[in-house]
Amino acid sequence: MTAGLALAVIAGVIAPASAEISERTIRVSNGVAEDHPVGEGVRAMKACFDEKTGGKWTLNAFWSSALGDDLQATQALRSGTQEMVITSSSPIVGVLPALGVFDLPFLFANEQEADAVLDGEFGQYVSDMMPQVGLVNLAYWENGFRNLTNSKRPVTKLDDFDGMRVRVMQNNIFLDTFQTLGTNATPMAFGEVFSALETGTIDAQENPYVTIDTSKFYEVQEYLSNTRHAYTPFMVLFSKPIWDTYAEDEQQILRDCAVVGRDVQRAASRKLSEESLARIKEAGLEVNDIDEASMTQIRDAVQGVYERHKDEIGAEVVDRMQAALAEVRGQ
Ligand code: 2Q2
Repeated sequence: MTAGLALAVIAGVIAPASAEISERTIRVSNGVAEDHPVGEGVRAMKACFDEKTGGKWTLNAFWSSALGDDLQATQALRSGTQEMVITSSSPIVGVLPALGVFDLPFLFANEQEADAVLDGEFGQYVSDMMPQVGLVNLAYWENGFRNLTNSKRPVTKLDDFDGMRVRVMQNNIFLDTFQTLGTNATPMAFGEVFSALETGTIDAQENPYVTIDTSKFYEVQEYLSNTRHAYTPFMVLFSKPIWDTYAEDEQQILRDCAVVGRDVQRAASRKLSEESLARIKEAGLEVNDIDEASMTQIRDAVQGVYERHKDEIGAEVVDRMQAALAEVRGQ
């Protein structure tokens, strides 16, 4: 036996699963810019694929809605014409109404609660619903706590929302929340937000600091008010029809690498969040906190959103979320 053949045999012995890995090209799309923390997560996923497939897989990433908005991309996954999308759960509630549970205002209080619920039993319960609608959820990544920006005035109390023309995601729960706060809310795809702010079609939008920064909303906004009204997770979704053509070993690689990416992405998101806030201030935005009394008024105003959307989300889903949260909070 030649030395080369002996090596090949040894390689075969130490990596028997390699026979199950085919050459693959995976397209992943997102609405945000590449310098968003999702970019770091995708790079980590790519490195993980390289390592686990011996370079057999190519991951092609498309940024800034280059393959269409989140909902269009998700529909392409369901019909098997695109492999992967990293989307907020919010724009795809029409596909699975249960996802609306993540849109309920002031649901999570901090990142630790979000991580525990999403990576725990409740997150799995929601992931288990996805294959019925042609999707596989590989992992939950972080979008982050959402804050309001606008071009009119600092929002320091409930009344300040009055009449503000604010873009919301294409999602009934966000629409109801912002209408209840007194704004003139308009659902719009993420890719249209910058120019709508620039032309003055809308006054306001809401997103985490990292998105306000990397999508340069600071160029077209004057005020940032720390509302932290929602934490809408990212889901790393894979096409179920394409998933079914992958060998089990390959499916495991997808799951494992999405989790590797998750840990890198969340860490980047939390680190970049402060840097983004500093850049937003540097760009000249006036940033304000809202005092506790006014926050209580704002929270109380939108409390009815929970009851109004419970049936549409599914009563069991809402109850299970609340039970999961109570457990995390030690109640
Ligand atoms: O406001 C939004 O629509 C965003 O939070 C986006 O959903 C998010 O940045 C990504 O899903 C864009 O692909």
